[in-house]
Amino acid sequence: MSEGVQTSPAFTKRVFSGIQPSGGLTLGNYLGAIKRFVDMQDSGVETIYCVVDLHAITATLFDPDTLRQQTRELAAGYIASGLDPQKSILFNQSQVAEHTQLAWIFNCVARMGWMKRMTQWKDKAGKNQENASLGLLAYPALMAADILVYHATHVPVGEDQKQHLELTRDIAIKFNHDYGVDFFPITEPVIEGAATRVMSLRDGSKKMSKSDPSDMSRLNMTDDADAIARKIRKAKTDPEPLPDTLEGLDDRPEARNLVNIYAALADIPPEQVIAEHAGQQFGTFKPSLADLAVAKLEPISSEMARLMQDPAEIDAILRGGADRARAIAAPVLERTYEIVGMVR
Ligand code: AQP
Repeated sequence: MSEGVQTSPAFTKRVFSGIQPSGGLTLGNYLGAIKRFVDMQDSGVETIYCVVDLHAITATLFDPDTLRQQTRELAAGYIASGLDPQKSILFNQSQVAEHTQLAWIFNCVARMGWMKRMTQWKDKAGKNQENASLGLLAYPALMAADILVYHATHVPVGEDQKQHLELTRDIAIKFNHDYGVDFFPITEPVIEGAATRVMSLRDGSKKMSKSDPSDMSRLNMTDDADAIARKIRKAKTDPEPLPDTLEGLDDRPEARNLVNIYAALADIPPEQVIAEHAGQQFGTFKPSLADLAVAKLEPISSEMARLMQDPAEIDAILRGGADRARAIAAPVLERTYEIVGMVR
């Protein structure tokens, strides 16, 4: 199979990640993903960030205007959070056809059993798997293509995406092995910091999610100061004061969550939050957290609102990013087709 196929040289470090425009951005998306994307953009490595609109329709088919609005709002959220479209490549997935073209190859490399083992598939398809979309089952193969079509080596994500990243590695390994090449890199997930899994404000065992039916479970990036303060005040906690060591939070998921959110927003380790607030009741800690959240999130939400007044400018930025992305993706796809044996 591999005769005449050259192996690739060592892979240059390159960062890729994406977020679905499947609803408004949450604090979980911001702390677990966007804030870290922005931090990585000045690391001297090429950074590619995507609005994964094709993924967004795997669970729900949106009204077209709603999907367009959510796509622009997510792009505005990236930019308002500090992502610079000159430094990073910023675009929406559907404008670069190479993602879906490579995904088809990966659909043929990946095995059904791999897909059916995915926690996200089980959670989102629920009991009615026969009625879930084929796209939802194939989601991780498209995600692998998103990453590998850029030969990305590092992918910053929240904890919930770890399993999909492992599957991306499995697809790369199987492709390389089946064709006897060293063509796709074995991608490293980058899951770091205090907020890799921000939990629901109503239930410390569930992750904060844009699709949670309860709006009180999450902070939306577009919430105003009153909404932020109200949601944090009503966040579920326990009657104990904050302990004086991090271990004291071990069996207190809701308290641990608020401490982690504080740490990530303040850019300090959770140990420091505990050192500064030990012995405080939540009646005291929650207002401090609300003040911090408002101070950090309000400038972002007002900048998002400003950017959203000029959708044509957002579209132009996404088109420009797509052109740059395509320039990297097209030769990788070409080479993949050649390796697989497609006549060119
Ligand atoms: N609660 C979270 N804590 C930390 N990171 C999170 N991420 C999502 N929720 C949290 C990270 O955000 C990035 C983009 O996620 P996504 O929108 O593509 O998909 P998701 O993980 O399914 O996010 P949601 O908010 O839960 O969306 P829905 O409700 O549509 O499923 C990823 O890096 C993710 O880890």
